Amino acid sequence: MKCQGIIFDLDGVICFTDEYHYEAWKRMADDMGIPFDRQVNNRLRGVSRMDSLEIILEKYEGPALSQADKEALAAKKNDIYRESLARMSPADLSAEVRETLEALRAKGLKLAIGSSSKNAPFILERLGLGNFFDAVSDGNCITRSKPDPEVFLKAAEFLGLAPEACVVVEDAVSGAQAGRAGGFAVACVGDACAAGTGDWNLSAFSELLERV
Ligand code: B16
Ligand code: MG
Repeated sequence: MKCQGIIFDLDGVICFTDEYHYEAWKRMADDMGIPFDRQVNNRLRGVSRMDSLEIILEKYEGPALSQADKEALAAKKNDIYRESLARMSPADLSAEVRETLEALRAKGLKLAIGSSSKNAPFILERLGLGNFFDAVSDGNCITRSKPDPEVFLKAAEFLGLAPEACVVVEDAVSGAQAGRAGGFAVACVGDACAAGTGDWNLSAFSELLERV
């Protein structure tokens, strides 16, 4: 089926907030005396906030934590993370991404976001993309995290397109798996490329223009 829509993951595809996630989780983990490094941080790519916390807590050795304790820890991390997001601006959107998005739209394609992040609307606003996409499916719309395909299926539904008519662009292995599980063609960038989970790897974001 001809490609009629593209669903973009946000963190790691449109923008790069990895370092902000790392710094915020690191501060929370240090306060709790939990070992946390970039290797663990890499496992959090595309994973929801509460599932990310569970991964970090694998190395926690203190007294048992209640659900309320865990929610407080996740909220603390999110407050620190949002301080960094608040300092973002349209200058954090690369010219390559901006120009490619505009060229894809000029080709008549529908464009959506499919992100695990509950902060997606805030990030898009900071980047100057608050009203750009035809649909935004994010962590606020779903009950199951990637690699479940829910977030991408919702995005396709919002666009009024079948999964077979859409390409998903992802940087996380869990996200590429989610795309495949939903019946989408998947283009990988960054980390996801090495795993070979997608249908093809992009060496540059602008290469999308040659593929769709
Ligand atoms: P939040 P994506 C994901 O975004 C991030 O990759 C992941 O590291 C983060 O834990 C998740 O969003 C939830 O983010 O705490 O802002 O709701 O890559 O799916 O756009
Ligand atoms: Mg991502």
